[in-house]
Amino acid sequence: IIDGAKHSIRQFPKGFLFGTATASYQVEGAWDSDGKAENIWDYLTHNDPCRIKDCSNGDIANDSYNKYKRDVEMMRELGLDFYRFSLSWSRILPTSFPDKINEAGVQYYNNLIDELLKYNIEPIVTLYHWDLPQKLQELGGWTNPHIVDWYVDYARIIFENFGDRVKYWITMNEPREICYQGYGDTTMAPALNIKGIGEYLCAKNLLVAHAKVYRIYEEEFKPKYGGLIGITLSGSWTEPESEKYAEAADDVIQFEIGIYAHPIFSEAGDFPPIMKEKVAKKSATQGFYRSRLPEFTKEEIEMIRGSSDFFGLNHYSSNVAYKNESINFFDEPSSNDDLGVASYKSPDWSSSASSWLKSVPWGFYKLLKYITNNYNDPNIIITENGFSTYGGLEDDDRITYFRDYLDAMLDAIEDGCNVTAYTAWSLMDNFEWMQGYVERFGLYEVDYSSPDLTRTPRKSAFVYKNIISTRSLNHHYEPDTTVMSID
Ligand code: GBH
Repeated sequence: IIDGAKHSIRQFPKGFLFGTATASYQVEGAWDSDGKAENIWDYLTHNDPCRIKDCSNGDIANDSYNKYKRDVEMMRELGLDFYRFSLSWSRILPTSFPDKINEAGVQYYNNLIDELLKYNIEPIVTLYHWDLPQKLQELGGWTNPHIVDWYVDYARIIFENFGDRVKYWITMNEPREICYQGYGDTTMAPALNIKGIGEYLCAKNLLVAHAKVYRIYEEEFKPKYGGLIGITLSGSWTEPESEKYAEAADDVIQFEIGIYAHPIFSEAGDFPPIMKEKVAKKSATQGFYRSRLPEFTKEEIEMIRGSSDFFGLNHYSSNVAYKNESINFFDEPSSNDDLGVASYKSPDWSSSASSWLKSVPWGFYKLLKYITNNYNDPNIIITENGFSTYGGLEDDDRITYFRDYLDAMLDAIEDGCNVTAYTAWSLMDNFEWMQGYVERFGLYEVDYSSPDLTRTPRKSAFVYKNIISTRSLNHHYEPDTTVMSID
């Protein structure tokens, strides 16, 4: 089907929506303007600059705090249905708490939202995309159960200020990256590296916080405003190298996706049974008095179950599971050791600028089928999908990636998956976390050496624009890249 489809033009379903995404710390800059307080990425990049590949930071980034009108102009050029962006907690609440609301911060987001609505671009707003106020980190961040209250207070202020105009909410972006990379590793702030413990405490508190915010929106704001609220999970597909590793591959999916998807989207709720079993067993042999995976109360399980109006999915790539044993080099507890499966990326898959990102469109198809079959056929919104290069306007590899992934998504839709929207990561190049400005994901290139951070459409921007305006996928369309305009 896939090869045959490449020769024809495929239509997207009626009502299917297209957008792009960014995140506050990655684009806003203005890190200490108008009363904004420090967050964990400000802290990390300022205190240990060369933890970032090019020793850069998000102090200025794309200066979207001041250039948001140009950003919206680009969205109009592309003809987007929606724009997904995130709010900076420490810009809105400089003390982290509701005792002091920073009016300038609220004003910035009001301006952005109003500018979007003026041009019929639907805002999809993420409450939390990784930039925790530094003060809350010093209080333990996502390992402190009190963060549930702090996050709920913050969310309430957000709904009160923006709920009249924002109809799509995402509570969290990628819990897996927050907890596993930030608390169980050093690859994301706060880089705590407390493996096998910190990452699980984080997961539990984060799920409870998410669910509580969902319930508050459901009870207090939905009746008034009628919006939708859900969560975005990251998910790679894991393919077994052979039938022998089918169970191992499924265990990987349970540890990476199930850890968050099972509590929210399954019939039964709670962490996946296999995960509870594996962590408890390891913990016991290691001499712990209880499982390192914390338990939910019955009330928490019920509150979390069903706490998302859609399944937000960030998907980029796949892995192959090939070993049914632990690869624990450090002889210490870790979630990788608890899982006890090793995987790799096939050398046959075509590469991007990011080591973890290879093009595997059939993995996208399989993951969509998996989510549909295992999590109650949810409404799936692709909240991120994209490809990195080292820059340059002629980005044919990115175009190929987008087309192949959209093709796979259309196959999944034809085969019964309820996918209703697609978001390209990203509108423009931005601060790519530990990779600084080295790895570029933008449809628009940002010239970081120009004083006004000039944004220029790449070839992929023209192709995406054509996909949106024709509502169809044509692998052979060659854009005229001389002039970008608003239709
Ligand atoms: C997203 O994270 C973020 O939401 C966004 O802010 C970021 O800019 C964008 O992606 C691009 O990186 O295959 O086992 O090696 C994606 C985070 C990081 C998740 C790499 C998968 C690879 C795990 N991804 N990770 S593996």
